Amino acid sequence: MDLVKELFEGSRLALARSITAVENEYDNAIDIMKAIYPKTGNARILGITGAPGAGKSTLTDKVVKHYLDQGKKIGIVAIDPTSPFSGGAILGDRIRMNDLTLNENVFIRSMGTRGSLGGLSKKTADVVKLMDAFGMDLVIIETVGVGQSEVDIVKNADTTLVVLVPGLGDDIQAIKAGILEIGDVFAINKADRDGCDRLNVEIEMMLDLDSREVKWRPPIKRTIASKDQGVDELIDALDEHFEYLEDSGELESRRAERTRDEIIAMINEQIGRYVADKIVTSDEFNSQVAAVNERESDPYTVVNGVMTSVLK
Ligand SMILES: Nc1nc2c(ncn2[C@@H]2O[C@H](COP(=O)(O)OP(=O)(O)OP(=O)(O)O)[C@@H](O)[C@H]2O)c(=O)[nH]1
Ligand SMILES: [Mg+2]
Repeated sequence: MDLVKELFEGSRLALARSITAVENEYDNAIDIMKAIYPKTGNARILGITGAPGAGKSTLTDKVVKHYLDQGKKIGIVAIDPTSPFSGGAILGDRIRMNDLTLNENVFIRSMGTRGSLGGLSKKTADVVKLMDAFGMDLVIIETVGVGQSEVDIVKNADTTLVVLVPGLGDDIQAIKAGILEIGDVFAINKADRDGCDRLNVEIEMMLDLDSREVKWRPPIKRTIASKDQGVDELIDALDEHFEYLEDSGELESRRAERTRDEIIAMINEQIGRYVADKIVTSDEFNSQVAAVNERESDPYTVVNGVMTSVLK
């Protein structure tokens, strides 16, 4: 495939077009993913999540500049729930990385969640793989919010940074809602505001409640992203977590589990599609439903019959 060949040769245009193909499920999307797959698995993947306006993008900007100074190539996937648009000024503005959009070692892509919430986690994973195969050393996924779909998205990351802000009150709610389990490192950003100590204590208490046998205690770092304060310490914590993952063998096991989950999700999706396209639209199925309604048959018998025909 020419497109993939160009992508391997470092063409940013080819990368952009491949992402578009995957995002829109063009006919060539699967062939692209197949062709790039052998070259994936090299990038380190960092997820950044937290409440709207917490300072995720400001932090991302600082983190990226730090790694650029080390000569790294970086991909950024910004999940933007409010906008179906990609690229251009809106993007640069929104993610506060205007000067980064021009850097040849950075590739930024925004993905809108509108209209595609269900498959977004899978699509994000595919876009990350494209950037990985392109040769990025680090791929950052920035996602807003703390719901299940965000949790699913950041599960694509090796290390997850959760950004919290003092004085919001609902932070701890967010933690309870599942963020705790995905946070490998916590940042208390906007540390120039009141309430840092209290938030710190609350996070520590939540971590104490974690009954799982954990070898990594997530560190809590205070940052003022807008003034570039505390960011170096935060980056150290992120690096330490990645080293921990590598040294403990957890990186390998997490990735193996992710591969397995991805394959299972793809099988489920294919079966779901087959059922939706071929089974539920058939006259036979409709008459079976009618028969159940009339109590001439029962759902268990129908499901059994469908499963038999699907698996045939
Ligand atoms: N006072 C203060 N303001 C900050 C700090 N970090 C970021 N900000 C400001 O907070 C606002 C939101 O920052 P963003 O980086 O866009 O936050 P975000 O979490 O990416 O926002 P969304 O992507 O819209 O959810 C901006 O006006 C930043 O300048 C900080 O440490 N202290
Ligand atoms: Mg942002």
